[in-house]
Amino acid sequence: MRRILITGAAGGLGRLLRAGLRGYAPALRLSDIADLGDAAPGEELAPCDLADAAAVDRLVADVDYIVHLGGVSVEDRFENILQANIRGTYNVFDAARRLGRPRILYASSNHAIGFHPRGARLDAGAPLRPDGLYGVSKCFGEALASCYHDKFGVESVCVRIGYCFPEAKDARTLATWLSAADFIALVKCVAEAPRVGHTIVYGVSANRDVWWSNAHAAHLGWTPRDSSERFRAKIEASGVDSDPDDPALRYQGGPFATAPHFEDR
Ligand code: NAI
Ligand code: 15L
Repeated sequence: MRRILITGAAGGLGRLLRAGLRGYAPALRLSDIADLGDAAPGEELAPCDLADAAAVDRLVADVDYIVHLGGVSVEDRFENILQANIRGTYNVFDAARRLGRPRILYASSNHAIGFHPRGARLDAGAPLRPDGLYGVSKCFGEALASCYHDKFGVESVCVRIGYCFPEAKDARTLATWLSAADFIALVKCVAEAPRVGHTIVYGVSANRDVWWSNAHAAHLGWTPRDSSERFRAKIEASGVDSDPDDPALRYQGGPFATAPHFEDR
């Protein structure tokens, strides 16, 4: 693997990967609409708005693997989601189709299935139940990945990321937490697996109360090692989640599921 492209490289997960993949491939092409700082050895900085198809073509040219993180990462105005997540993700996949079919890791989200109740146990076959327009945009990305594999042979892994931040903060994120180390390991497994076809995998660590099964994704060779248990005592002592009538506690997507339409807030 000669060159890896990371979109959204200035964001939280992008910065994790920028450090975590240093030296992993001869060239790391880093792209974002936000400032990327200075290039370290082996890095190529490629500022780009993902909604600009011609610019995305230049980004994707000569890459062997795309980690597509860029876009709006929470609920937002539809116009913003449309440009960054829907048009932007289309531009990335279509450039890949035309320019050598590099493998793509697509950062999907638990909000593609956020309206499932917390009691449900899901695998890749679970029906999509997006909990807002952000979640709908992730369903679009997953559908595009499926179509571009079946129709054009572009291989991809859609990672329904749970909560990849330094610490879990409540019962929901105790179940959905993904450590930085497990995420970086997953990105490498997706690069190295002999074939991935079109795979959906839940991006979650080996937590005690996991809601999701990755039994169908064993071919990726990914075994998460970390657990959110280290955060439990502090969270339980904090009194968070103490209102049993809070409707957000019913859904896997938590407050994303119960929030009003973004433009009515
Ligand atoms: P983030 O918001 O920190 O980073 C996203 C990056 O995308 C930002 O640097 C932003 O400038 C860039 N971006 C936005 N619109 C763009 C555009 N039109 N053109 C180019 N770049 C653009 O988000 P984070 O946490 O790093 O997440 C990365 C990806 O993973 C996102 O797609 C998010 O939806 C997904 N994800 C993250 C989770 C997490 O726990 N961090 C959970 C579930 C999904
Ligand atoms: C996501 O999809 C977001 O990108 C991230 O910022 C968190 O809000 C996470 O979901 C979550 O479920 O809390």
